[in-house]
Amino acid sequence: MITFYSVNTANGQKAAIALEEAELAYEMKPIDLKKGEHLSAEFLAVNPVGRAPVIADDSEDLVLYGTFPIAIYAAERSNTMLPPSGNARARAFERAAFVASDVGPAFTGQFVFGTIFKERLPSVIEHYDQLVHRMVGVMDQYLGETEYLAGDEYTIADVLGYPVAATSLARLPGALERYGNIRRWCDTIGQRPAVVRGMAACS
Ligand SMILES: N[C@@H](CCC(=O)N[C@@H](CS)C(=O)NCC(=O)O)C(=O)O
Repeated sequence: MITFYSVNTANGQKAAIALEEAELAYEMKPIDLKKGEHLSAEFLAVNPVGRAPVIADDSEDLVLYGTFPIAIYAAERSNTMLPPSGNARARAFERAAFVASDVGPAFTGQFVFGTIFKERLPSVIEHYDQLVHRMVGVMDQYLGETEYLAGDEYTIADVLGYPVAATSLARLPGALERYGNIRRWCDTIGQRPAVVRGMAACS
């Protein structure tokens, strides 16, 4: 059985969708960031980084932190969400990494400096606003070229990308209207039963 240390954020949703797509049974242990549970001794013993999502798979004696590794693990356990080999597999990793390390952190910076920090730093806020739109613009461009983020097949890149669009991007007024290809893609994959379940699990 997998224990899923979840968070009610886009990152939690990404991991939940991956587990749902793979049809892996899991038990949720929600981590409440507002109560500081991610920094408790109990959770730090599981993940010294003090961040979620994390999965602990008893049957494999394995603990994994982070959306990207969890998505790969779920894909490989289920033979879904990843092309078996070659350039298509490399492309899926490239696009998943783009979402995980370029698009996601741009939104994190925008949220931290635009919403969480009490100090207003206009040049930093502007930097992150521009970065978000630059990164999202590339996502939109990719989705104008192919049906899914990494080509013609649904992959872990879509699993990681969907909550970014449906949760983080949707917070920005008018954004989904501005990026028509992302909207088309959201409308399609947002109806997948595993996506619906994964989003609901971490909302
Ligand atoms: N690289 C990680 C980032 C995970 C992350 O930022 N988790 C946030 C919640 S969405 C967290 O636990 N934040 C607590 C903190 O930074 O103290 C991933 O892709 O999963």
